[in-house]
Amino acid sequence: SVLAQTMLPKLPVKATYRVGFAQTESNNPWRLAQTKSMQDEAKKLGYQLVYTDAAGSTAKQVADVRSMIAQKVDAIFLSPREDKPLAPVVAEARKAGIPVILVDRNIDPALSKAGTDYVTFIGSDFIKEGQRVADWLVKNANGKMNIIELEGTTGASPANDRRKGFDDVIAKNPKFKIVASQTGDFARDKGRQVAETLLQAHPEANVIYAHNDEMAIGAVSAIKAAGKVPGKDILVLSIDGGKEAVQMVVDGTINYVVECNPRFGPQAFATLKDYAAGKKLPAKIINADRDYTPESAKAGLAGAY
Ligand code: GYE
Repeated sequence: SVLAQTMLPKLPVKATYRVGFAQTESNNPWRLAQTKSMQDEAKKLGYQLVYTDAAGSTAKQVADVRSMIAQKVDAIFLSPREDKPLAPVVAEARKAGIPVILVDRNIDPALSKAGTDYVTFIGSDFIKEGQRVADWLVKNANGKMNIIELEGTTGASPANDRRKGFDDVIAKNPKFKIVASQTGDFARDKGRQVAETLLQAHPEANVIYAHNDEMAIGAVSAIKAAGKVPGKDILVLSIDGGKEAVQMVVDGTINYVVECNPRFGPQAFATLKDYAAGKKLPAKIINADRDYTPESAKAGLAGAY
């Protein structure tokens, strides 16, 4: 509402800004591509980027945002590691007169609202990503499917929503069953370890759905270690669309990937400028994502991050 919008701090129109970017971790290609895109765009515009890396610690990310507030940056781009514990610092920034734009991960809408607590959310539709993976599976699988799900970081909005989107479609199909679902923390080695344990406990499993490429790549190693053929004995499905995973779709060890584009820089800074100019912004700015099938992966490889 108009009243709610007035609660957001104004951002004056200036030739240059000093902007914070509170990154959540940097231990994988997706994060590195995202950080590079933000840095490249800041450089292109001549803005100063105050960059922090929470290194996978929610507590550190809370402290990072507080430090940006203390440094009086003009605005903050925040990629919240978890969807609840960052809500208080978003409110603290607003009270300090610093607008926050959420990039790539969301905050629980019960705790923090677009247009009131923060300006807007820029990112993918994670529920739709999960649905797209499930839809591909329903269309392409034949016979009874026993699925192992490797979830992202517990409490992260893409983990919550990629699970919901996928599970809701699967629940409607009696031939499909999720036999186990466990977090692999969006990480390759954790994904491999969890997949190894779950494959032993569930020898009937013939699908692994990983919430991101890193865990899918780990799962491929686990499948090989179990003496099975990834992509054939066990279908592997994931989300992100990095070069390594897309190459694995070309090679046939991963069967399907929905893209989640990490190149946020241009959109993020354009949104900041729109906000300063007083333009009305939607509560969510949703990235358009493609997908990689065995048919399309080869042609798509060059464009993957
Ligand atoms: O899919 C994953 C990363 O928040 C959308 O986080 C992002 C996810 C992405 O670690 O690879």
